[in-house]
Amino acid sequence: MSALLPAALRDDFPILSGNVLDGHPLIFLDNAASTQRPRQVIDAIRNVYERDYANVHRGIHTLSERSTELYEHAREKVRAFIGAEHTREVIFTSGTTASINLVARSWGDANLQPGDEVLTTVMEHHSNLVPWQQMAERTGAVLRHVPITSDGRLDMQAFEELLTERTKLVAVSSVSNTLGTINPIDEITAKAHAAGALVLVDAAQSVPHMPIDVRAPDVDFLAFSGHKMLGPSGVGILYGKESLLDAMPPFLGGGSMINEVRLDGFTPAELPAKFEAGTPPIVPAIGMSAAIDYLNQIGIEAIHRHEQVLMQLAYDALSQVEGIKILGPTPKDRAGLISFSFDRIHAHEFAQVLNDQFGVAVRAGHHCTQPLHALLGITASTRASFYLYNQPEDIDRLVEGIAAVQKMFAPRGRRRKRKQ
Ligand code: C6P
Repeated sequence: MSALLPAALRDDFPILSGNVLDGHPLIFLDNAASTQRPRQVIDAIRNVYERDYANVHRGIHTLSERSTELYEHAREKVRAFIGAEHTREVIFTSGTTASINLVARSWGDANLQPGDEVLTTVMEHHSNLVPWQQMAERTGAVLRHVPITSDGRLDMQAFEELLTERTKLVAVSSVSNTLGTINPIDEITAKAHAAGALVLVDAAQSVPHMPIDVRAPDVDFLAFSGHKMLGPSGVGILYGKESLLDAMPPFLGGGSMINEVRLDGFTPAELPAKFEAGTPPIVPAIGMSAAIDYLNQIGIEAIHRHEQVLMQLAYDALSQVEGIKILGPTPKDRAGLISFSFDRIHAHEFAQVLNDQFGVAVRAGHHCTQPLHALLGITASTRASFYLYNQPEDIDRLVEGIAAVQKMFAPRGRRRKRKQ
C-alpha cells in the first residue's frame, strides 16, 4: 500500500471532488478514454485566455509574442518529457489519431510501394489500423498483423516470422487500450531495426502512465494525446526522428507550413512548422504543458507504481467474481486497466447499472478495437481504467457494483435460491 499516492490529490480535480451524480459520489474509472484535469491545468488555460492569447508566429505585437513564447515553451516541455533530442522533432497535432495519419500519409505515401509490408498487430486501436489500411489501398503495400497468445500477449515468435526484408515499418501500441498488455517495445524495436524496418509506437496508453525515453529504445515515430494525460482535448504529439521528418513531404498545406509561396508552387518551412499547417492548437498545447508540470511534480514512476497497486487489487478482486472473463494478461505484463466480459450480461448493461446505481463511470463497447474483440469471440467488454486520483475504495465500489449487476441479471431460479 505504501506505493499509493495520497488520496488528497483528488482535491486538485474540481470535477472529482464532491461531484455527486444522481445521488452518488463520482468514481471515475474511464481514464483510458480521457482523463480529468487538475485545477493547475484549468488555471493555465484560463490565464492564457485572460492575459496572453493571440495567434502564434504571426504578429509582432506583445500578445502574439507572449502566446508564441508559451506555445514554444510547451514544445520544449514535451521534448524533455519524452527525452527527444530536439524540439524540431516534436510536432503538435490534434491527437494520436492525427499523428498516425500524418505518418501514414506523408511517410507512407512517399516510401511504400506494391510488395512492401507494414507490420501491425491484432490488438491495435482502430487509429493504428485504419490509416494503414487506407495507405495500403493507395500504395499497394501489404498490411500484416502480429497475432496474440491465448493470454493476450503479443506472439513474439510470430512477430519474428512476419518480420522480413519486405517489412518497411512496424506500427505497434506500447500498451493495449483493451487488454492492458504492456508490449516489449525494446525487443520489437531492436528486432525491427535489425531487419531494416522503422518503428512507430502508438503510445496513447503509455506516455500518461509510465516513464518514456524515445532514444532508448530509439523508436522512429511516437504518437500520443494530451487529453489522456490530464491535458486538454484537441492536442497530441507526433515525435519523429529529425532525419526522417526532414525527408518527409508536408501532409497538410496552408499557412505556417511554408517558407515561400508563389502562384505556381511553394517551398516548405523547416521543422517543426512544416507539419503544423494553419493555426495550431495553441491553448491546448499550453494546457498540456501545465499537465506535464503536474505529472512531473508527482513523478511518472510514482504514478506508475500507484496504478500497478490499484490494478493488482482490482485484478485479484475481479478474479474472484463468478462467471467473469478478464481480457488480457496477468498483472506482471499489464498496465492500469482491466476489461472484462460475462456470457449472459451485455457490457452496456453493466456500465449503465454501475453508473446509475453506484456512480461508477466505466467504458463499455468495443473500445475501438473491433478486430480484437472479434478474435476474442465477443462484441463488447466493460473496461475499468485507473489514474493517479483513484484509490482502493474506488475498486471496492466497482466490485460491489459488479456483484449487484450479477444479482440483478441472475437467472430467476438462482435469484430465488439466493434469497432463501
Ligand atoms: N482510446 C479509449 O477509450 P485519440 O482519440 O486520437 O486521442 O486517441 C486514439 C487512440 C489511439 N491509440 C490508442 C491505444 C488509444 O487508446 C486511443 C484512444 C480511447 O480507449 C478512445 S477510443
